[in-house]
Amino acid sequence: MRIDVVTIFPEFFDVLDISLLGKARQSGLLEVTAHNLREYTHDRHRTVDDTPYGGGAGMVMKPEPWGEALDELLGEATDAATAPRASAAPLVIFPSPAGEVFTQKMARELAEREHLVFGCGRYEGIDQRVFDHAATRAEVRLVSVGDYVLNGGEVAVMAMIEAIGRLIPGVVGNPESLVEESHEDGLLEYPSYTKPAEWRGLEVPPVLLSGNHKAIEAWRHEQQLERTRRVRPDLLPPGRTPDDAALGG
Ligand code: 5OB
Repeated sequence: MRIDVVTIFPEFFDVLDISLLGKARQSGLLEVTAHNLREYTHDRHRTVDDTPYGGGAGMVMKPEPWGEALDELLGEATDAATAPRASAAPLVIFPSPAGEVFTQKMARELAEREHLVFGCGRYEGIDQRVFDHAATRAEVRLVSVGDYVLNGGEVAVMAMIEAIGRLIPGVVGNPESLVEESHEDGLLEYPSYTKPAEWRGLEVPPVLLSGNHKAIEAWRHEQQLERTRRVRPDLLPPGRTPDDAALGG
């Protein structure tokens, strides 16, 4: 997979050199390039923002540098119809609190793509025409990572790259560890324990030491349901009441 990020803080993405995704980049499974938006300006101050039309607080990112950056990364017409395969056409993602919410389901979909382009906004936003114009050249999505405020899109993009990158076949060594995560089956994860069996007076639940794999599986599933019901009832399927869930049905 190829990922291009357009940002005024390309150094933010230096941390992708380390850990699991760093390995994936070294092995060629993942190619991430951070592009400095200021490289696409032409004035002495490398200006990327200006005051908003209509007034108001803060600054808005100017369209011209974005237009030049996206021209370079998307090339000419790159719509799904002209691409060799739909999955090869670039998908442009702008992190935005006004976007659709990023989920594990979306991460799985995006992991199928061959080329993602992320555009990190700062200040009060990006001139709307950047989105409108990009949408004439490629598929464009606005994506939020949750209902809270960030100073810019960089941290949101880091979260998305990690969630997507680990789903690329070969990136996570043991693919089984992918299915037992919180959210993969729509429920939160069960609690985990390792040695010693007793620590500071706290014991590991005896069922986990029983060797009874059916009983362990049932206990873990019950724990998943209990946690999900308590902390994230919104994740339970509609029409399935918390009490139904407790019955494991
Ligand atoms: N808040 N998701 C939630 C976001 C966000 C802020 C962003 C981008 C994505 O940029 C300011």
